[in-house]
Amino acid sequence: MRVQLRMGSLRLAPKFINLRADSLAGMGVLAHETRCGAKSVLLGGVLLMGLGCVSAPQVEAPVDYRYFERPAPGEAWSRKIERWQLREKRDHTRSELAAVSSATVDSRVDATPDSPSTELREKYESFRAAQRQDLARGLVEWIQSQALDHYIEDGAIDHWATFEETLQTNGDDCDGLELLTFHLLRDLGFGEENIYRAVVYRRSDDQHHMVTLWFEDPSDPWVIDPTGAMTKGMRKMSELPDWAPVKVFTEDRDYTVLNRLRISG
Ligand SMILES: [Ca+2]
Repeated sequence: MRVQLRMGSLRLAPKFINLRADSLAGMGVLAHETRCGAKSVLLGGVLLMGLGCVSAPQVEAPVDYRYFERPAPGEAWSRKIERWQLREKRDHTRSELAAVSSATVDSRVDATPDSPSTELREKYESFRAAQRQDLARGLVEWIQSQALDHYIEDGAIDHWATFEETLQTNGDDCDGLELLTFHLLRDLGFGEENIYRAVVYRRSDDQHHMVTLWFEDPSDPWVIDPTGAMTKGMRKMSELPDWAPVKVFTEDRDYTVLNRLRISG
């Protein structure tokens, strides 16, 4: 006897997956009603592990999906999707407002200590932060290894290459290689508002250098050094007191860094 598997509304047609009923019973498959109302079969972890033991899916006909077709007028799924889109955009806007203001916008969005949503929100943000740091550390390791092969000294004139020039010439000095980390961090979703190019200066030997700064903490950014001249690993600016930031900029922003302690003193 063969049975058809369904997971929620996602049907696994018999032509793709066929399992013997006695095999399913042996692997703890339970039939139940989903919230979507479809008669379904719940696959537990045991079954998912066991799938590797059954025969390969039988594909009877090739498929050629067109993924981006316009929905038919009045399509039920589209109405459901549209309602979710409106709520998602509304909540996202409210979350952004809550992030820049302590004012409560909506009790469901405002994460008070007693809110049932606090725990998952904190887990999400903590995991995201850890993943970003791991990603950035991996990037530092990668770019510094690439610098060994692609560091090219400027001539008599200090030239700041564009990103495209750096790629076309197969390398550059620190200000060209830095563009790889500057662009890559933004491409990976670190947020343009958090990633800047920076000119840094070391007074002891009158040396200037170019690094990327990741402002995870607005007051003390991570230093992403393309060549390792300033730091081998990923460290905070405050951990490198021999160096001072001078300029912070992007393609369309330009800021001068002032030492507030020196100004107030
Ligand atoms: Ca250069």
